[in-house]
Amino acid sequence: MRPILRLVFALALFIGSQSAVAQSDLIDGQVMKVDQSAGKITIKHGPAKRLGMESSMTMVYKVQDPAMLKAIKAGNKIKFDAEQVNGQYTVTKIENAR
Ligand SMILES: [Cu+2]
Repeated sequence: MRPILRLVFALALFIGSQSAVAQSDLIDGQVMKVDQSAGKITIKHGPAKRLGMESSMTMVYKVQDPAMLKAIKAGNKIKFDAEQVNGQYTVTKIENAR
């Protein structure tokens, strides 16, 4: 392999592994319902060990800021992060999955 090709290949591998790490930080889910005025969202999602959820479920989350729901519609596939705030599961990050 020519040195320049080897470099491009190594770079592609590096970038690929970086985005794989970033993606695994977020939980995959699907939006069932959005209630922007109440700042709540119903999400169906797979196991999220970090949140103590061992199996798939559908549940209501609060959102940190109702503005986060502007681009989020029922039926959308999403990636999100959540944490417990005052005993309530609260979405801290949400984005539409591509
Ligand atoms: Cu859950």
